[in-house]
Amino acid sequence: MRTPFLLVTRSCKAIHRLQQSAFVSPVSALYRHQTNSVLRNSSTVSCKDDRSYYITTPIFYVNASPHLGHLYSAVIADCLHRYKLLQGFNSKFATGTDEHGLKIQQAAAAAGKDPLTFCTDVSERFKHLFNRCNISYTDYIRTTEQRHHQAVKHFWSVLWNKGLIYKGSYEGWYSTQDESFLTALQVGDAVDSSGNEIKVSLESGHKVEWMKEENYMFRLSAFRSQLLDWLKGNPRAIQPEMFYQVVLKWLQEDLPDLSVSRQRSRLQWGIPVPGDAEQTIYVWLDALVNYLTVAGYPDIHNQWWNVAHHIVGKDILKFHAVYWPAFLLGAGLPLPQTIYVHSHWTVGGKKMSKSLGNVVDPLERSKQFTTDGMRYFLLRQGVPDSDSDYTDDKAFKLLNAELADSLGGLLNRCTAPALNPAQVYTAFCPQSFPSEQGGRAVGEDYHMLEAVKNLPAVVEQHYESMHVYKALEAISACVRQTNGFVQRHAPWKLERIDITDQRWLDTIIHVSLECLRMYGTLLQPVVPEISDKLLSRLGVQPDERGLADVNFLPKIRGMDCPFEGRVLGSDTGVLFTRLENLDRDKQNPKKTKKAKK
Ligand code: ME8
Repeated sequence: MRTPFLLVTRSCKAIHRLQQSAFVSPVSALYRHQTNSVLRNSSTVSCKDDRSYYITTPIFYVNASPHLGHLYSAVIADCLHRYKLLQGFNSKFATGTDEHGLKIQQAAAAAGKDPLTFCTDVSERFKHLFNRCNISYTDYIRTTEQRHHQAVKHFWSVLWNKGLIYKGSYEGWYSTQDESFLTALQVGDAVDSSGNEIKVSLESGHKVEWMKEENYMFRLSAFRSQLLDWLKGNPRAIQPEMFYQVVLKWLQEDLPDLSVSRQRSRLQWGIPVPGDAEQTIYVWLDALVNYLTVAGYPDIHNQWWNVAHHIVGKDILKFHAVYWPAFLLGAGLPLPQTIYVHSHWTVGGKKMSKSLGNVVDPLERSKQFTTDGMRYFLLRQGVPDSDSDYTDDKAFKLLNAELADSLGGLLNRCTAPALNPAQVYTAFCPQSFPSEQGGRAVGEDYHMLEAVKNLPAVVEQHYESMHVYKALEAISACVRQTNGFVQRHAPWKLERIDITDQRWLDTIIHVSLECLRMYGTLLQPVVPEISDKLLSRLGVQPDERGLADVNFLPKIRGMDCPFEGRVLGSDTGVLFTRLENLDRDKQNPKKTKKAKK
């Protein structure tokens, strides 16, 4: 996490001098007309291709290996991307690595490698993790690529030519770890591990140092009212709402100009400022432009740029919700459609971070819990609005309860040869089901059917607002209800020689298979492998898995069911094998033995 180069205000104790050189032209009048038209274009209704969708993750620093928090952002984005594909959208999904800056320059030096080799090594680790976890990105961007250098230089030149960047000088606190300048109000006292008194960033806790240098400033202060207009006109631009409110509050405060370059003598590992070989473009400006690079900027980019959605952690909200839109307004480009913000994974109540050393290795855990298990856990337990604390034990319990026992158990019951010896999608008997006129359904069965019928709409609403955990909660509740339905009617107790019993048994299985088909279809964005296994077992073909095809229980409305009578797919084993928590079992051998019994 880092904060931007901030110009300290007069009330701050830090000394600063801003010497403006050759001020090109006043912004206000000149840009009001242009920004208003950009704002109009950025509204959620205008100027977008209704069948295109573009989703991004942050690009991750390569100073250390990926951790669970990085995977979390990628899994959320992957889920939305897959969901949009299921809805029939043409979806683009970008992730990648942020490879410039002092922090990376120093990490490469400490590793004794040249910066590019170092970046390539770590970037490959992110890619490997994402591939292993079925993150189906369509573009993996690295800021060291030529296409990105071109985009950043072009973007800079546009801002420069519009008089939005000017040369100044800065003196104040700097945190290399956060890659940020800080005001005196953002700095506090601390003692390091050797007992020395040091100054630290109050937000991140990282050490800061005093420095002074010439650099270029961006006229951020000129954009405050346009940013407020944008947010007031687009109340769903930043989600969840609590983060929208945070940004509104920031915009009501002072918004100083922003330093957007570093002296080349201090920072060589970055893109040089066009026309000034003594300066390097600030890593945040460089990094944010990655979203445009992937969209095709500076060449044809409208198809994607008009429908851009960003997933970000709350630590980098200001960069995405204040500085990035201001840069875009300055460059005359539309603003992102949505900035989805999520909170953090903590361990023992502390934010998981490379510098704190409390990271959970997602690669190791995805081997332990399986790829889909890891994805399911992150999306079921991760809550965008508040931090979630990670423990292995929670993962074991949740995955065993919901994937192995509840969902896996339901599939097992409906497809077990004992109940379904013909291995077919059994028939629904319209006379057996109704609660009156000889049918055997009860009130609770109708409640269950109603919940499952409404599930796609409920899930859609939660997926669209990035509350995936609520979608999974709703699916899980329905799975429990379907298990309750089977349990209530105990089909294993029916006398199959009696034709009415046999029809009722087939009907129970049919209803349960229809429920399972719904769950398998709706779970595809979250657990693609498990869903594939489940739907294949039900005999649902790949081209029958779109959201448009999910016509639940048509027989109850007197319509044909295309699946009825079909032979089930082959049995490829249990849906999700129960996990054994070996660590806990070692600590509590008695408890485990008892639990197993
Ligand atoms: O900030 N819990 O990169 P970064 C949940 N390169 N998510 C977490 C997390 C945690 N404990 N820790 C990190 C940068 N993340 C810049 C971004 S974008 C133009 C440049 C996730 O490697 C979360 O998405 O520090 C957070 O915003 C991001 O990783 C920060 O990753």
